[in-house]
Amino acid sequence: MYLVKLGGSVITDKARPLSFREDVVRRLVSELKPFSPLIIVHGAGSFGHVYAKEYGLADGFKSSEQLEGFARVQRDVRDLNMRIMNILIENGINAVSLPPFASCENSDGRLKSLDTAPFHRTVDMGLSPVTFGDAVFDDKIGFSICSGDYLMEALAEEFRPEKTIFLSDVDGIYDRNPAETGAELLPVISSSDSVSAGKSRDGVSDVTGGMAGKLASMVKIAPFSEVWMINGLVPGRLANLLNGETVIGSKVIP
Ligand code: IP8
Repeated sequence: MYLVKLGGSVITDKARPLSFREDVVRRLVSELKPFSPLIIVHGAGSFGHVYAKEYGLADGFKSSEQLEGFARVQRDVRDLNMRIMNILIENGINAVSLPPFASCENSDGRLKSLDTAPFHRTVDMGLSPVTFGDAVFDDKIGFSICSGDYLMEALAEEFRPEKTIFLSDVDGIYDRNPAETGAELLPVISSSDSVSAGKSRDGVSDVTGGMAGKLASMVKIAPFSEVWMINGLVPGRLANLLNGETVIGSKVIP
């Protein structure tokens, strides 16, 4: 069983609201097809982070004006999810959408509980569950954002996948901001070295922690699964990794 996150920076253009990269998703789905059924998580990209930031949703419920933002984010991430579901199903992956709003609760902005029973039933039936970053209820601050990265942590611990793969728009995790000259890709990161790595360049409108947050999630996953970050914009890289070939990317080890 494989667990794959289609990062928001891969499936959307994060600089332009509601910009879906249909061609990229079609290509990634064709690379995933031979390995289905599998568990898929996707980020929100420019369908979620723009309104989430504008209405301060990650900081919790403070005023009724935010409710419009909550509803809009919910609608837009479902729109993104449905576009992905259509491509998956049209291309032979029997995927079922499991929106986190219905099955998880946050506490102070972190995932507190996820009902994994529907995921198990879906997998046991031979179907591929698909979930995504969402705006959810929060037992401390009313509501907050459940990043797809938190869902990756919970699902990796529950299912212990053979490989857990984060797809990003960069080759992996760098020793500093990859936009800086001299930045070096870190092919293997041990959990104890991870503090200094993962300096993000994608702070642009990302309400859920950027690259440093992703690395923290990978460190949590490493005891349960082989965990990788690779570039989802480079054709063939995902298929090669799933096929067990050596690829450019970062692997986090316990
Ligand atoms: O893109 C964020 O999920 P992520 C979800 O996986 C929202 O961090 C609604 C901004």
